[in-house]
Amino acid sequence: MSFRREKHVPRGGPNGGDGGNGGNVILVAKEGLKTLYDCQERHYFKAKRGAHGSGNNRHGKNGEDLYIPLPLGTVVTDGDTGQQLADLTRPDVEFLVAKGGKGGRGNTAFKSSTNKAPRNAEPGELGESKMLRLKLKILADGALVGLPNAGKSSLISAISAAQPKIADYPFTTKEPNLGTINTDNIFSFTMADIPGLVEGAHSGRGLGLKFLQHIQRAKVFVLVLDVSDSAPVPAIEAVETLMLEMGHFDATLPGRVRFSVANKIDLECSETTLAALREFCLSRGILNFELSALTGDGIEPFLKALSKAMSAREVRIAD
Ligand SMILES: Nc1nc2c(ncn2[C@@H]2O[C@H](COP(=O)(O)OP(=O)(O)OP(=O)(O)O)[C@@H](O)[C@H]2O)c(=O)[nH]1
Ligand SMILES: [Mg+2]
Repeated sequence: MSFRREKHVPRGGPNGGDGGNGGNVILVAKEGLKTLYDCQERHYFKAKRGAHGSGNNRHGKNGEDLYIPLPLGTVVTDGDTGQQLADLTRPDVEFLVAKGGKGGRGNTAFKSSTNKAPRNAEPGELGESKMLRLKLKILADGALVGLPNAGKSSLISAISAAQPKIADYPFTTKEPNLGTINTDNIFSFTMADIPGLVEGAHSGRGLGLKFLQHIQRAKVFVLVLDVSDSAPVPAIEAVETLMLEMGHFDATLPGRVRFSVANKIDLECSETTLAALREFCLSRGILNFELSALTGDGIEPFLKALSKAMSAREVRIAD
């Protein structure tokens, strides 16, 4: 509330300006971001408040909007109601998640023919505040699934430019890796390599199942199996475990397994194991490829078949 006070201007009238609006909180998907780590460290996000209006009919400055950059594929739900608010699948598209409060009106706004000197002003409104739950579901076209140490990361580095950590111990991969495969100049697709699954993952064993949510939207799944004689788990048993664990997470996943990779054939492998796996896969409509992610042997036919499946329309599943 303010009144004009000036020499030779008696009863200058009201001149209290309106308050500025509060800033909005806006979510925006950014291509370069890979994880939600930033939001793990910082929990509370607040846009700037609007400034007060002042005399001379000066409007308060609007509060600055706050932009929260998130990785592509982040699903945002309301933490209180569980309702999905946004699915940030496109880069740079903004989503207004909490609107800033409207600034109040100064006493000038209340001037009328009957009230020439209003002594009232209106307080600003509170901005929205929300509890959000963020979930990252990487946007990969296909995904490699396997027991720990089977050679998933080796395979993704063999077929794409991705350079994940590869080591001779289980659970080397702790975060999903994404690789892009360019089959020719016009068609490319992405494959995700996720941490190894183990039997009982659905009840929290190993790194659990939480990584499957990343690849839930993948159209094609590839099972990566260690078929060497020194494999800790026989290949067929590995397939059954993987299918079971995937099914526990989402019953539609096992149906999307189109390929299996019998990896590490450069090592000693028993022909009986290989033959049994071939037959097993055949009976389930899974295409089996024998290869070595390490030497590159057999990669080419696998990549060809995978690319073909990726470009085929019929494998595109609804979201
Ligand atoms: N001889 C041989 N070794 C391989 C092959 N593929 C992978 N390896 C080795 O197997 C070990 C595990 O490979 P990774 O690619 O890290 O396996 P991963 O499935 O990503 O393992 P996690 O991320 O721990 O689940 C490494 O020592 C690799 O060098 C292969 O075709 N032949
Ligand atoms: Mg790995």
